[in-house]
Amino acid sequence: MDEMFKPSRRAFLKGSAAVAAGSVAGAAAAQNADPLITELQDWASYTGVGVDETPYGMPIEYESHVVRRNVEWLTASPISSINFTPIHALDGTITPQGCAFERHHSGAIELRKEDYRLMINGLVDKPLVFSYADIERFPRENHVYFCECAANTGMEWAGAQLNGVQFTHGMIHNMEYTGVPLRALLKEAGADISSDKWVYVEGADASSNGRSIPMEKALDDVLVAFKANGEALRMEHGYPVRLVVPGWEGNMWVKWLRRIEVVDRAVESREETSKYTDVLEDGTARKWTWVMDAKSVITSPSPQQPITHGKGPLVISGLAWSGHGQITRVDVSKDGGITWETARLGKQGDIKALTRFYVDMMWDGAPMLLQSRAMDETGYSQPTKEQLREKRGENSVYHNNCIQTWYVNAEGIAENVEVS
Ligand SMILES: Nc1nc2c(c(=O)[nH]1)N[C@H]1C(S)=C(S)[C@@H](COP(=O)(O)O)O[C@H]1N2
Ligand SMILES: [Mo]
Repeated sequence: MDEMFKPSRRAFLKGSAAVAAGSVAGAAAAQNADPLITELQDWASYTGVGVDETPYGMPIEYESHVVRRNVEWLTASPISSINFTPIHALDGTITPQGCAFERHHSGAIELRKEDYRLMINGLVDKPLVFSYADIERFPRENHVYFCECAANTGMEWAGAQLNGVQFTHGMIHNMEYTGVPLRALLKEAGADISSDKWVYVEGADASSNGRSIPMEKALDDVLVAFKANGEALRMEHGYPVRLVVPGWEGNMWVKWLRRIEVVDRAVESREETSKYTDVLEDGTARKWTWVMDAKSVITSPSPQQPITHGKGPLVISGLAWSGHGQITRVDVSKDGGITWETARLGKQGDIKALTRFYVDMMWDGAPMLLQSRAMDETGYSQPTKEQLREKRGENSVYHNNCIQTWYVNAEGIAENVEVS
């Protein structure tokens, strides 16, 4: 641990000037005539809120800024739109459902469990229709996974656009799902599970959001999920049942899951042809780009989360993830990618889930060009924006996993920039 981080008890008791200069902020407060320490406060003088007033707890009013936000000019209507997770204000890795980004093509629908049906048909021995209660009777599993829209960071291809990590990287959430492996339902229906087959999955909403998934993935780790973070899915995340397709683009995570058809080739739906493909320089389309490659971003400091405490101890914090498995290492640069140091991982070993990283440093007040670079278990390392543009041209929308740069000035204000 850095010398400067050790709380100095001796100096604290003496109330010497060395405390203010050398220890973390706060230790100095005791020597001041701080009314929060010396005077009796309201909250200690009167009784608080009774348990009958909070049947379901909401964040305290002082946290009311920690909410999903949308970018109005991005889409024509809020019905077919997106809002963003406030990742600048969260820590750890689990995203509370209430502020986890939403993306839908025809609005979120209200579907009662009693009215819920899931059909499996196509190349199966016996087509089946499951009720919600039927699904609950299959052996279930719990797994934490990230869900990232392939369009996350898509506005940044052309240049540094949006001044906030919520908007540049907030089309992602990370939850603990409870669900039934899709392979169990396919087996129940006697599906043809030969490796050249596909499943076509669709939702009960007007858009239906149909997608083709190769059989190998369907049999691997796909979940038919009905709980997230321990409670029922929220309406906007597909209540009562959604598909969880670990590591693969969010569009395939069909919400309000209504039908699974076993087919002998990909359906080539709108969502996998006109959308969720990228046109390359030579005019060909980069297609079937299912896996979300390794990516990371510093969430604090960042434009919405400036440094407000001045010089001294500073915690740099961020998120890293890979659709290929585990994050093995994250490096952080303070000089725009010239020199790098290895960050401390909050917890290691999670597969296809968010990993939190930290760099605990002493800030001397000098401006910084902050970057982070994720590495995953395949040995892949997150590319720079230049490297990505070289490979993908200028016409891409989806799968922008490049290294992000924040310029932090001497006042601690952070800004979205590009370095070259
Ligand atoms: N039925 C249905 N499923 C859907 C969609 C939709 O519009 N309808 N949107 C998809 C897209 S593009 C994404 S990125 C994810 C977003 O999941 P979320 O709203 O839980 O964040 O859901 C996918 N599943
Ligand atoms: Mo998406």
